[in-house]
Amino acid sequence: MAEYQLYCFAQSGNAYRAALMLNLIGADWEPIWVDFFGKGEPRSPQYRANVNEMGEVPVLAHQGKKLSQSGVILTYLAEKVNGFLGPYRFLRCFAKPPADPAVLAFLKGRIDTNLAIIDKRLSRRPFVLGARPTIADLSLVGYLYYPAEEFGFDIPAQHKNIAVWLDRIKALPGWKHPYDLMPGHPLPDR
Ligand SMILES: N[C@@H](CCC(=O)N[C@@H](CS)C(=O)NCC(=O)O)C(=O)O
Repeated sequence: MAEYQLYCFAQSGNAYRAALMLNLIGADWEPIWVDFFGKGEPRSPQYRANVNEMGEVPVLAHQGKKLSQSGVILTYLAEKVNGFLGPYRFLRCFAKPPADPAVLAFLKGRIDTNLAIIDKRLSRRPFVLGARPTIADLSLVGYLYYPAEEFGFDIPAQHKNIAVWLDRIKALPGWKHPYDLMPGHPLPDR
């Protein structure tokens, strides 16, 4: 079974938003066809009970969760693409006591796979989805400007397309490093 399932049908532009996003980020996903025109399936009691009480498409199923609303699904997916780096950095750098090395090794494997996908994608276009920056870029860079020492590996040094993309985003008017833009750094000694 694929990692993501999308309840959808081809004529739904709302579902297409989510389907396109899944494809553009290279997700492992499969469509679950909903018979909207024939049986009016989204309005059936079973669909409302088991898939979406609003009786609508699209619905994204992932890790036991079901999300409706195409905008919510897009935001969720944009966050997921980079989802392992945040916990990894926290467990390695801030957690007390430090995390089990086996947990870090598991997360690092996922991170390496995700970074390779992003790096490959960025070899073909200036920003994640095309010529202009979008919320997908903002979501992905969330953890990427933090110092290499906090991760224990240097992401821009190891992924040249990511490095150029980070510089491109850095050049946008208003860009600031997270430690300059938000209060609370450095952490007080605890
Ligand atoms: N705000 C929702 C709208 C979803 C929506 O309207 N979906 C249509 C298909 S395009 C639907 O399932 N309608 C059910 C019905 O009309 O019974 C979203 O963005 O996902």
